[in-house]
Order: sequence, then structure tokens, then C-alpha cells
Amino acid sequence: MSWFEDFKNKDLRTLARLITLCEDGDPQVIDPLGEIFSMPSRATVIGITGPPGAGKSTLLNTFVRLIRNKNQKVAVLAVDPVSPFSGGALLGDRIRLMDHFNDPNVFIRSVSTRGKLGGLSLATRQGVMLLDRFGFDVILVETVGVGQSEVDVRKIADVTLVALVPEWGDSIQALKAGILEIADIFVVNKADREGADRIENELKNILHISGKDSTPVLKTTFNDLSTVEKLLAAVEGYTNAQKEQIQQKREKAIHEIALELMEFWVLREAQQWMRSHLDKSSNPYEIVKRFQKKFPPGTLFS
Ligand SMILES: Nc1nc2c(ncn2[C@@H]2O[C@H](COP(=O)(O)OP(=O)(O)OP(=O)(O)O)[C@@H](O)[C@H]2O)c(=O)[nH]1
Ligand SMILES: [Mg+2]
Repeated sequence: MSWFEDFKNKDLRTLARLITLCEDGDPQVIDPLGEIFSMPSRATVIGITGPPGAGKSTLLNTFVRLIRNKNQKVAVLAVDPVSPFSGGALLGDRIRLMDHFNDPNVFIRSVSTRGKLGGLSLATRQGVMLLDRFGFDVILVETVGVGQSEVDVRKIADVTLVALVPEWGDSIQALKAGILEIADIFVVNKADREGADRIENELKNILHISGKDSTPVLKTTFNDLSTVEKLLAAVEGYTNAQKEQIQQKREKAIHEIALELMEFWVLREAQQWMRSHLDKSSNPYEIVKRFQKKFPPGTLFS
């Protein structure tokens, strides 16, 4: 049987294997992914980002429970940042979702790009696409807000939550430019801690000054279920109100995906070519010149 057939038959091992192949940038994925892409899409993709330890996974754990209570299927993708120091996952216990370990309608997976080409977004985007076509109703994507990853999650998610904690109150001013662009909804998590009201007010002030008063700011606490229920309701409110915009964003993304894929494969080819020529020259311009001689500018795709 083919990848596609197995996938259509809802074989979880095939799903997991395809995600791994995407992480590895394996050329065999393009064929099955092309077929799978044409299947109907129906999932809502919720992204969450925020500083390390902001309680994102804890929050998602509760989301999973609430979504399961509605009898919907839910998948979680935790995007492992590639740490320049460890070269791999930042933390081993990023996924605090063991409550749902035995539920077949909950799929939990971390994706790591292990410093390969394509950045976080390509493998994650493909992972989300696979989970969507596989039949999950809701896909939750967690990224740690360090560097580029929080920007990438926005490209993939229908709605993006930025989680902050009271401890970050003083840093809001410094953060504001970046995070205002990213967040559809702000979460002040760990609201049981000192300073939650202050950060909430600061955020609302910044939003007001920036003309973004409509961006919701919600406080959540892990041991107060009603706060998380309200947040999920706000997320649903947002996706319902923004249906058209979300659809447009998804349509626009088709070209973005094609471009990302092309960049990935072309860069990969170029990298392989370069490696095989590297030892013959210590001058980078010589290497590029040799490449240009083999593929004169403008001829690579003619
Ligand atoms: N006081 C308090 N602690 C919380 C709350 N939510 C989570 N925590 C704690 O914060 C710590 C980090 O929680 P995680 O859910 O792993 O945070 P995270 O943002 O997913 O962390 P990374 O994935 O490592 O960036 C854990 O010890 C949680 O128990 C909360 O509402 N209040
Ligand atoms: Mg986490």
C-alpha cells in the first residue's frame, strides 16, 4: 500500500512517519504530501507562543481536556527550538500532556528541525497540514518565544495566542513592537501570582496607544478552570468572527508554502553541490564562480 492509502485509512504510524520525514527534509515526502494536501481541510489551528516556562504546555493540557469534553479530536505539536548550545531540544519535558496519553483522539508530537534547512516553519507547517487532513478538529501548536519561532507560528496558525507572565511586566515595553504584531489574543498566565493586574493594565495601555483595543487580554490560572474556559471561548469567538480573513490567509499561504518548499530543495541541492566543491577552494567567490559556470545565472530553471 502507498503512503497515501495508509494515511487515508487513518493509520497513526503512517502519520507519525510522515511527520518524521518532513522533519528530516526527506525527498520522498513530496509525492504523498501533494496527494494529502488535496484532501479536505477542516481543522482550526491555534498557535501559542511566549517566553520559556510561561505555562504554555500546562494551558494546552487544559485546552486538550476541554476540547475532548466536546468530543472533538485534538492534536498538539510542540515545536522544539533548536538551541545553539545543546543542538537539540531546549527542554526534555516540554510536553506536560501525559494526562491524555491513552486517548486515541489526542495526538501529541514534538517537532524538531535539528538545525536543518527550512527553519522551524516548513516542518511545522507540513506537520499541521498532515494533522489537519488526518481528521483532527483542533491543532494546537506550541513554540517558545525565542528568536524567529514566534513569528513563524503566526504564519501557520489561524489564531495566535501570546502568553505572558507577571514576572515579565517590566519587559513589556521592550517587547511591545514584536508581540503586538503577533498576538490575536494575549494571555496573562499564572495570574495567581503577584503583578498580574499590573501586566494586564500595561498591555491594555500599549494596545490602546497602538489602536489595537480590540485585541483581547485574558488572565488565566492553572488551578482555575473557568479562566481557561473563558480563554478557549475567546479563541472560538475570534475564529468565528474572522472566518473570511482566515480563509484568505490560508489561500495566500499556498504560494508561501510553494516558495518555502522551492527554497528548501534548491538550497539543499546547492548545499550538496557546494560541499563537494568546498575542499577544492579556500576562496568562497571561487566556489560560487564555479557554480555560476555550471549553472549560469538565469539558466537554473530554464
Ligand atoms: N503559579 C502558577 N504556575 C503555573 C501556572 N501554569 C503553569 N505553571 C507552572 O509553570 C511551570 C512551567 O509550565 P509549562 O507549562 O511547562 O510552561 P511552558 O511555557 O510550556 O514551558 P516551555 O515549554 O519550557 O517554554 C510549571 O512548573 C507549571 O506547573 C499557573 O497558572 N500558575
Ligand atoms: Mg512547554
